[in-house]
Amino acid sequence: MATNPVPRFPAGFLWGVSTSAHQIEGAADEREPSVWDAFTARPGRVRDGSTAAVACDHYHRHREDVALLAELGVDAYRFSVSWPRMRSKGGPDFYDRLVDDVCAAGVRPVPTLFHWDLPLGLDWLQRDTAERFAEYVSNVAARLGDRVATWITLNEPAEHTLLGHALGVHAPGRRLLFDALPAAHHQLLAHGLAVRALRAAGATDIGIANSHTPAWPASPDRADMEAAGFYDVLLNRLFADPLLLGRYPEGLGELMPGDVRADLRVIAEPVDWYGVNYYAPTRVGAPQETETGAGGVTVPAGLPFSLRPVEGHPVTDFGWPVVPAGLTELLTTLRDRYGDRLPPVVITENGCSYEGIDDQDRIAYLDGHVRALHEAIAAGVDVRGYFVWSLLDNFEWAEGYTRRFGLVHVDFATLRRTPKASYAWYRELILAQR
Ligand code: IFM
Repeated sequence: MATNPVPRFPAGFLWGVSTSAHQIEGAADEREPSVWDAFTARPGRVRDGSTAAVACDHYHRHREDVALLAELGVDAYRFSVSWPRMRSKGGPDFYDRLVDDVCAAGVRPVPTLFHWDLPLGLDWLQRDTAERFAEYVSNVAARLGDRVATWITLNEPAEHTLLGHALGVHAPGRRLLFDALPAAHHQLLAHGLAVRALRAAGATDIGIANSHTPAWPASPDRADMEAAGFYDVLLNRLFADPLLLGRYPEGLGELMPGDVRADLRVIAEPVDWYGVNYYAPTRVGAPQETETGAGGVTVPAGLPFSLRPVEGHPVTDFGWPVVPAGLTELLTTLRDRYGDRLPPVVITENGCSYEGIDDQDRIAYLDGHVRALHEAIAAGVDVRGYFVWSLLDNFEWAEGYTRRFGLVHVDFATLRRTPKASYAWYRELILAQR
């Protein structure tokens, strides 16, 4: 356990914790289905054969979970609103109650409007989905906007495109490789339309949660450097460039459907802050003739890059390398790349999967990353908040219940919640920053 106190963060810095609807709510039979319900029903798609039908049963136990938030002492709670549930009887009332209870606990509610659970029947390859999303966002804002000030439009469109539409390991399970790019464009368009819908409803604090990873070349060889550069474009710039600069990285705009120039004006609607989800760097090499993988992701041969394990660092139970300095590198790179086009940054996710309730490994991971974040701030990056992923152990997508990211342990047989050592550590950290 780290003993040196974490340095002081700027006054007003927001300490938070994150979850998402599909991963914790359960009560799947009390809402319309999503693409994830259809995907997990297909044999062999989830490591332990599980589904999110019950998950943490947060839908029925949210009061207990809000009490855990209150006890933790966080300033803010990032959760997601399930689009399928908003279309179901009882769904809007549930989010009303949740937001009321979170506010009553003195915690700021920060809803994400899309965290991968697309209503079954909708499809990000269709442009129309972006317009439908904006209508849904207007409904949510009309319902919750009197108590919610801070909004997140989308969670990790890069992962949703790559894993769900290009590689087929997440819902909706498509293996389109580069033909998945329209799904990226339509999510970006959905984001821009959502920003407009939220502004029309009076919102003044809007962000997006984008995943980022430093793309480290496997070696200084030209082929590895080029491959890493390409990966950097795909993972770090494909979404950030249109959002922050109003253009696609070179060569990608031509692959997008529709009137891209007009769409880019919508996509680049200014946001109030930029959310970064960071877990680990990625080591990238020149293409190989067989599939390659690292950190739980496997990519087929035939792509212009291969994935290589990051060496010389400890790894989490998921096999992800633990590299806190990667967070400082990432944030200073974003600042250097986008300059004054980069709004204030919020770390909307950071965390790790480890077994056990006395989770000293998680404490070491979080401690290292919070210090790395402080270094980025000291280097001049304007960072305003940090959210741990996640409050609860939960349904980790294609990994089912085999990966535990929570500050709170959940026994999935009894649904009993037990705060871990990391929960007490985070509580102390927040108290010490007051
Ligand atoms: O659990 C996920 C979350 O839904 C999105 N970001 C990464 C987390 C860990 O894999």
